[in-house]
Amino acid sequence: MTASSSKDRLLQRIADRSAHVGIIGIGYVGLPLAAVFGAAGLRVTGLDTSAERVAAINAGRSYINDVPTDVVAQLRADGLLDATTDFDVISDLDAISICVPTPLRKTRDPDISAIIAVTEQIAHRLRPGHLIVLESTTYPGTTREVILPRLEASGLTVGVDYFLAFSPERVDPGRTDWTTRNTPKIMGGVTPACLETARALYETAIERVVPVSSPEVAEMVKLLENTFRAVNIGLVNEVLLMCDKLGLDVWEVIDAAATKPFGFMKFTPGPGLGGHCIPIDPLYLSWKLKMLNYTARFIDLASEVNTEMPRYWVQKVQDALNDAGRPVKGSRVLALGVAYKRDVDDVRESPALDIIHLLHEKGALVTYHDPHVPEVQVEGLRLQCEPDLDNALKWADCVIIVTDHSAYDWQRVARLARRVVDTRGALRHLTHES
Ligand code: SAJ
Repeated sequence: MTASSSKDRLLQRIADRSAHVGIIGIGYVGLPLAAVFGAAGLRVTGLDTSAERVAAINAGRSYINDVPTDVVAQLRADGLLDATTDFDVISDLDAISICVPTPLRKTRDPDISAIIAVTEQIAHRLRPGHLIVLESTTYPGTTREVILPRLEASGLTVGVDYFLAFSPERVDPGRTDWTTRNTPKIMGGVTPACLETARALYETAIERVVPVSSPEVAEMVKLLENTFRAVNIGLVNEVLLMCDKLGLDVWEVIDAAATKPFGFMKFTPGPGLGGHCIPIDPLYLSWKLKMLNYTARFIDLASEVNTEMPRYWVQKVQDALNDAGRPVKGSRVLALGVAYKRDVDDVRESPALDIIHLLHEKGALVTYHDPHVPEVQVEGLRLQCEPDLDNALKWADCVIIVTDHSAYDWQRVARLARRVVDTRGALRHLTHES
């Protein structure tokens, strides 16, 4: 089959919307992506190892807050969306977007085992005309060094028979102003034909596709974006430590600096760095550079500062109790908010878990309240959310505000709590009669 026929056939199927798209990993990235391809009139099949997720999709039900159930139900009714755990469906697909998790191992090294497993599933079903786009955040070189050789082993040729690209996800869970559809999408192809086909597919569903010269550039763009956040959060956490030494209110300093209309971007100090992206993605970059005998000093330093913050805040609880003549041991401490950031229900890498663990280690009687998190596992501890917030506030010898959910009435918290350690500056706007 000549190069033009594979590419042209695929471009034609994209143009007339007869292309059948597969999304491997229908989570907080994959399901919104499936929804926008479906909205563009393309038939989409979600592939996942989770039978529950597959069943939910096939029942017309969403499990991702950013995708309303009526959107899934309508796509099902229109015959544009289905899901399966059976990877044999790959043979019927024209394009496949890979949206699987890329966590860290216990050794804090990258774990791309999910990418490799999926690539193996694709490799022995690869056929002429296939387009594969990796979206999972990973270190520069993964697409070309890990995926490409496994696909080439089929005997097919990239850019001639099949097409391969990298396009980083930019999903910010819970955000409604910037969505999968209107957030510019970076696209780097292994060959020009790979870029051309991947761009044609994504432009059916996404307002702006930004082509770059290679998958490595695209992989690095994503890591720059999230390293930028991790380093600036580390900086502002260190500014908090400096203001503590200087006897200054760090929140007043930052709020005032943020009045500068140019040349400054506001980040706020906090309990540490949570979520499954920002604490992890920069370590993918520093690991890759370590393989090249280079030390990514800013990443390592930011990681050091950010991971130290839970211990700093536990010391503040100890100081607050000490001022009241109470040892931590046996004192009652309420953690307010345990999700990794405001108004989400995700506790992955949440610094709240470290804070609870450290307090428990010091013998405190620790409990928590979070309107979005009914229960949480902290090491060997399984904790249930306090059912009555007022009682919990009055019960505690010290309240530590860890996640400043919008649902909280901070005036009430300040009134009912005996003493508060505020890791988010949540109380800084309260009027003084509180
Ligand atoms: N945090 C601070 N201070 C800040 C900002 C964040 O302490 O000024 C903390 C948060 O509390 C949280 C952690 O850092 O624990 C990460 O917060 P985040 O909002 O940066 O991270 P995510 O993982 O919710 O989402 C980010 C996206 N965030 C934004 O763009 C605002 C975006 O970078 C990516 O789309 C996403 O990670 C991803 O998938 O990489």
